[in-house]
Amino acid sequence: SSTKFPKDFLWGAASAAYQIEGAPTADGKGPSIWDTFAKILGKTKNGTNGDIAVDHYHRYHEDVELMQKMGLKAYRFSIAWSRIIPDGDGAINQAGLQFYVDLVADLKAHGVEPVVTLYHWDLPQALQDKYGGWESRQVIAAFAKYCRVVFERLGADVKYWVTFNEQNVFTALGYRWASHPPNVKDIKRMYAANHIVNLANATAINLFHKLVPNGLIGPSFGYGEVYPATSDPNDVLAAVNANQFNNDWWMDVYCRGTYPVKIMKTLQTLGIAPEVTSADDQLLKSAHPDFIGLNYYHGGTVEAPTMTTPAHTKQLTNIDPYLMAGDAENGITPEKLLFHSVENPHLEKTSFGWEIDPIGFQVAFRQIYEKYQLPIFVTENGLGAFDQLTEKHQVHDDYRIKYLQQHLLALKGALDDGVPVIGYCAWSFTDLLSWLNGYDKRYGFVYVDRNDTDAKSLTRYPKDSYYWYQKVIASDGKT
Ligand code: BGP
Repeated sequence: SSTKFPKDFLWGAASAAYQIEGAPTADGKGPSIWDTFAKILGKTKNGTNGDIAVDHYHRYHEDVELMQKMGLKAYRFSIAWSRIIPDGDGAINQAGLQFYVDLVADLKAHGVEPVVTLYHWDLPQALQDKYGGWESRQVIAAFAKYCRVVFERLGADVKYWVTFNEQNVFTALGYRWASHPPNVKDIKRMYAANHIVNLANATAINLFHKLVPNGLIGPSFGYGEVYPATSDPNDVLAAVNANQFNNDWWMDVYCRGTYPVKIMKTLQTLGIAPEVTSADDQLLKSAHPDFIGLNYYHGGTVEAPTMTTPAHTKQLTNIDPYLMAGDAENGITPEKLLFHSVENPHLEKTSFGWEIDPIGFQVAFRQIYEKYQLPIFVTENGLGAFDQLTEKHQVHDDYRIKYLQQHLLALKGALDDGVPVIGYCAWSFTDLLSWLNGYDKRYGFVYVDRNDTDAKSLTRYPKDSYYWYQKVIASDGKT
């Protein structure tokens, strides 16, 4: 495009602790529920785990130098809670804290704005064992304790903070589909745990505003607009249901402190609604995020629900747990009462079956901003693919460039529409561990070679997309 982005736009890239750091026991780190799930239970693809990942814990300086060379303006990473408080709510581990202090200092020395996620899915295992994890209100106090430690230590140097990464995803996969830790398959427990995470989110935001008055904080939500399959009003109503079920169920709580009534009623009918006390209600209403973190990959398409249209009761098989789950459970599920997920014939898919929908990105900006009147920070967006390293150590990832370009154009469209968008963090900076797909599904601007002769060298090679993004940044968004 020939139009430009604002001068202070935060051109970024993102990561998460478990997916890049490795060093699972270094400097006193305690185990997290992901260490258990991936390593002890072996529940990921081909038994891959984050023990080495891309060894960012030891190579962060090299990675930060690559960021500087690229001209990156912002880098989003997460803190591993069990490095800071190894048993979740006991003694503070200064050595673990120091790693992030050093990383933040290095980023700032290289002109990169740190964006810190407090929780990207790696709950200290001790909290799972002692209290039952997010199903227990005791974990709210533990989270607040951990947040206080990092706010006090890093609050002066870090302006942008994310509370929870994709609460919708980790609660669904962890408590409903048993494809993430803690490996539970119980929808009622999912809604209960999710409510407790909401309380932890509100608690952290209120604490932050007390301790870091000049900083900005918000949740990062995995948002996807849901379309009606046709103009049949039954399908349109189903899409309204699906948007409230998939998006507003979280976004309304974050931004207004209330759950959408129709969805609450549906869950109550099924006996799976969370219990919300009046103190909970007050807490949720008292917390106000400063921005919404938007993680955008794809939305969905629906038609009228199966319970009213028996012709549509076909079961979806081989569901990618990241795709909308649909009718995978027996018995009555909320989905069966509200909508039925279908394929969208207008959209192409990635090689991993995720729909590619840049217009849906623009729709998301418009919907979120007009509903909640908060600035939006894109905290994830990117393309997972099988990349090939050539003999000359290049990666010609033109498909990724195309994907990012289309999404940046949609973002620019939203800016032109008047939506305040603070920045864009592509997922991801280096290649990293995909939670369930192992190391073959790559997202990075920087290729990490896991097959080099010395298997431990994990050499970094900038891909074509790295040089492309470098130009985008240098020209303020001329893509
Ligand atoms: C998001 C997560 C990221 C990242 C991304 C890609 O849901 O926040 O951590 O993993 O999805 O997902 P995947 O690795 O499954 O392709």
